This record gives sequence, structure tokens and C-alpha cells, in this order.
Amino acid sequence: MNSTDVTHSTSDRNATGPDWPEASVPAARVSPASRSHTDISCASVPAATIDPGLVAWVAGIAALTKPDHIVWCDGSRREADGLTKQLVAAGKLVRLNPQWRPNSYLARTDPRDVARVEESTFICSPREEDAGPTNNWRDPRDMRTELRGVFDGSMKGRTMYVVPFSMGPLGGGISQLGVQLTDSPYAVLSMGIMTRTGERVYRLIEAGEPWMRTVHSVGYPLVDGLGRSRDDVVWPCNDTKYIVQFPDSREVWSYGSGYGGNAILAKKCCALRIASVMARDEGWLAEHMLLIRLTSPAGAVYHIAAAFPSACGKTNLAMLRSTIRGWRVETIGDDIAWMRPGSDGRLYAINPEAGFFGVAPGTGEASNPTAIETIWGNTIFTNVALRPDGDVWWEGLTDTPPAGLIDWEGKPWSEASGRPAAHPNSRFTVAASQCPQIADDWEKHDGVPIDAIIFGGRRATNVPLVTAATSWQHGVFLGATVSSETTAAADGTVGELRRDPFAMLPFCGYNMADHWGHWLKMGELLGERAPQIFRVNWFRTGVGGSFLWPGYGENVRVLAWIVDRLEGKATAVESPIGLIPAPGELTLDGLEIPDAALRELFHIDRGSWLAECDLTETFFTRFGDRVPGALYHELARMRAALTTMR
Ligand code: OXD
Ligand code: MN
Repeated sequence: MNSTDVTHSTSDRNATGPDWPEASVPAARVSPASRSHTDISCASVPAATIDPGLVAWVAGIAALTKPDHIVWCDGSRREADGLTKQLVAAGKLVRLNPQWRPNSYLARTDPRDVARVEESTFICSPREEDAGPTNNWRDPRDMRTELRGVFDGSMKGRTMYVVPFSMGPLGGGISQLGVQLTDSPYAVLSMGIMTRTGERVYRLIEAGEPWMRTVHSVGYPLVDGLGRSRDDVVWPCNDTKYIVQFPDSREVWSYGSGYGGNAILAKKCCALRIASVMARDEGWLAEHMLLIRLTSPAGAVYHIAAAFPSACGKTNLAMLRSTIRGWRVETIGDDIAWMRPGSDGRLYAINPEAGFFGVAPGTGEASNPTAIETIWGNTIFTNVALRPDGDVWWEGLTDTPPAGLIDWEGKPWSEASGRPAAHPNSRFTVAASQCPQIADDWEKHDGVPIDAIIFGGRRATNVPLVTAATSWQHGVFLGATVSSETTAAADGTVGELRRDPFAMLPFCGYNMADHWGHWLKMGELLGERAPQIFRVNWFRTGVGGSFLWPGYGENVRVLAWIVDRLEGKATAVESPIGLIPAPGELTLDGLEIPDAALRELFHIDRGSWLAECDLTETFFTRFGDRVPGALYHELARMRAALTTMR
């Protein structure tokens, strides 16, 4: 099986394809007998480490959560195969047809457990003001008491897995270690793809490396409060959910959800919420950014980090295939970047993850052929639709849905069903190394030097296709004002804006205004060697609401202009909101784009921008005096320039 077969398979294969006996919907309940069928756990397995701190912590959590077994994971293929078999036997994973999707599986979650739960996500810094107005804060002592209550006995009847992990290449200078305790084998398998797990992590911990402590329980013990056993279910979870970060002790506690964003604790919880605090304290940056390498026709190489709010096509940009000759994009990361000043004074970045946890709907052969090739096999799909021939499907994979689909809830589906076949937040989890355009040195220990930083949002109005910041300080202002329109006002003025500064709103482990201050400090530190900052918007619409810019692979034209700016070649014109390409500077050959659309893409409407300034001021006011004066200065400068604009 290779990627070419898969590309063929998704569009041309007929629904009655090869025989695939396992396409039946799994039973809703799982009997204890099937649970023990291939259970690889063993209560008497000795600890896999001699680190006394780790052993004592695991024992302490086991005493609280009371699992039947403890498994010290080694991250091996054998271990993953054993767990997978166990889950398939228990009806918790559907094995996909290996002819189309080798070693790949479908998980269907409980319909009440399909996404991150921001309302149940807490930052428990000792002082409320350090969490800031955009995070839910709870007093750490109160929260610990509450958590002790919910975790007490939460793993009864289950196995607790000890998953050692490294974010970033093992032993790398920018990498960080952690251990996740979990009663979810699905989480163990996902962690095995998304992080570097394995025995070497135990050895590094024994050698004295610091590590993050993370605890996860789906909150569905197999013994109830009265001591009676109960059957397991296909997707155990709990209506009560907690995703709790203790930034000071570098700890995460997650309860009640098995969904990836809440259960793969190394990702959003550690690599962003906890790491952002470490970065603030230690002088680096942990950001919600993709990482790419861009090579120009002349062979010049640049590295770009880009922040976009969730659901703004980040994976598509991370895997972009250039539509213009000579330009090439290589993928380094699709979601998170850790960046540190190197000894030469430049900013160096790594992707701390080892896999992609990508949104499936909208990922198709036209929008992202690279992702489609990446997921040819060895992939866990969650909440996508199942074809009768044992492969997967989701909206946007192909134009026409195949016949005979089973939807993400396990029910027969047809276009007449009036609901999506795949959940809008359905996912694929796959190793980054399977990406056909992953950079050869994507795991380089010291990272890659960043030349440009991009902020993007989903804006139907106002924000031009591309803007260059006039300074680092102005760039930080652009980052702090990242936003997406939820609805555009009927009269064409600014609609309801969802603010998502630095695309970090749900992910910053401390006061967002302090995050801006930290970025300003980093700019001072980097000085002349700081990357240049840009803002992009692929989503501006014209009359009738159609997109003005074709997007996807054509976005390389914007990247090319950014490189021209870095090389001092492209001229830009000043505007009240930043520098925009001078007419004719954007490479448009081969693209049919009407002049009127081009003008509209860069049009700056004074009235709407002044209204936006007011909204920005109101937004800043939420943070009181924590907002750095430099950002108010940028706001005042923009207002003044708009007022005098002709
Ligand atoms: C993600 C997100 O899952 O940003 O990456 O929500
Ligand atoms: Mn993300």
C-alpha cells in the first residue's frame, strides 16, 4: 500500500470494494470478559525506573485512583500492537480495511465528548491576576481538594498506564520531559504517536532531568460508589470534566474526557499552557504556531512560524504545495512551536510534537494532498464516517460522499440525513514522519532559525491579505489583536469579533497581557536579529460573501512577498495599519484575479478601522494596567494615522 493507492481509493473506489468483515458497528456495551481477553496489564510488573521521585509519585496517584493494574509503558511497537488488539477485541476501535488503510483504526467517542472543554479548563496559579481575565482561575488549594474528591477511586477496575514522554527530540536542548498517568489506552496510543515515548525518558529522568507530572482519568471506574462492578462502555467518560493546569508545579490533572485535546496531555496542556509559563520564566516562547521551511527559486532558505486560531487552515499552510514554480515548502510542525534565542542571537524553533492531530473535515485531495498522503496508514481516526468497504470518509475528502456510509455515531447515513457524516471536529492522529514533505532535519535538536513570524485570523472584512509590521512592537500589537469575525454586520462594517490574541486564548497558561509584555521583552533581547512580523488574512470576502483570494496552494504568493521583504526586494506602501505590498509587487502570474478583487483585498476602510480601534481599546481595558504601554502607543498611532488618512 502506498500513498498513490490511497489517493486513488478515496475518489474512484466503488462502495462495494473488497470484502471487509469488520465494518459492522461495534456493540454499545463492552462485557468484562472481552476486556480481559487480551489485557496486557499485570499488577506485579515492577517499576520501569529506579527514580525514587517518579516511583513515589506513581504509587501516590495509584493509591488515590485505585487501579487494578499498573503498566509501565516502554513505547514499543509491541506494546502499541497489544493495546490496539485489546481495544479492537473490546469493540472500542474499529480496525479499518488494511487493503485501503493498513494498521489504521477508527474510534467513535461518546457524543458528549467530542472537543476541548474551555469552560472546564482551569489555570490554578497562586494569584488570580496571574491567570488573567481570559482564563478560568481557581485557588490551587481548593482545586486540589476538589480533584482529590473526583480522582478518588476513579480508575477502579481499570489499568493505569505510566507513559513517559519527551516533547521535542529526546535529549534536545529545547526539549522537555514529562510523564502521563492515564486509564485510557486510546490516550496511550495517541501519546505514542504525538510524542516521543519510551524507556530513554526514564533514563533521562533518573539522570536528574526535570519532568512535568500529568494525570488523566476518563472518570468511569468499573466499580461504582457502592462497590458494585459495572460493565465498561465503548467510550467511557464523565459529564463532569476538569482540565486543570498548576503552572507553578508544572502539573496537569485531566478528568472526565477521553477526547484528544483533553487526554493527550503533552499537547495543549503541557506544550502550551504549562510550557508558556516555563517560557515566560526562562526567557523563551511556547506558541500555538506551525513551522515551515520555505525555499526560493534562487535556493535561499527561510523558516517561518505562523499563529492562526483553531480552524483557520493551519495544517493546510503547514503542508502547502506551491502553485508557483521554484518555490518549495517543507513541513516542520503544524500546531506548536517552541522558540529560544540561540548563541548567535537569532530565534531558534522546534516542533515539540511527533505527530499531527489534524481536523479531518475540509482536508481533501484538493485542499491538502500532502495530508491525504500522510494518512495512508498507521493512523487513528476519531469520529469520522466509515465506508462499507472499511475505509474512512469525511466532508471535504471528496466532492461526493460514497454510498452506504456509517456516520461518526455509528448510524447509517445518506445525504438525505441532514447532518454531517463526520463530526466537524473529527480527527486523524498520525506520525509527522509520514508526511511526504517533512523537512529532513525536522527533529534537529537545536531547532531552525526563524526569519519571519506570521499572525493570521479569519476576517471577512477589514484585514488585508498581507500586512508587514513596521517594528517588533507593532508586530506584537498585530499578535495581540488577532481576531476572527463570528458574523459580519449586514451593513458591511465590523461584525462580532472573537478575540484570540496570538491564537493563544485557550492555551496561554498565564495572564494574556503579561504574554504581550513577555513578547516585547523578547524583542528587546533579540534586537536586530529578531524575525520580521507579518499579518495575513486568507478569508476576506467580497459582495455576496465569496472569498476574494483563492487560498490553499496560492498562499505561497504571499509567502513569496514576505521573503522578498526579508531580502529587501519588495517595496511596500505605508498605511495606517502597517505596510502593504506596493501595486504589482505580489506575484500573480497564472492567477485569474479581477483588479476589483485585488483592490478590495487591500482596501482600508477608515470608518471600520476606527470602529475596530474602539473595540481593541475595550478589549485591552479588560486587562487593566497589565497591558504594556507600548500596545496603547501602537493603538494611538494607528488611530491618529486613520484620522488623518485621505
Ligand atoms: C487544535 C486546536 O486541536 O487548536 O489544534 O484546537
Ligand atoms: Mn491547535
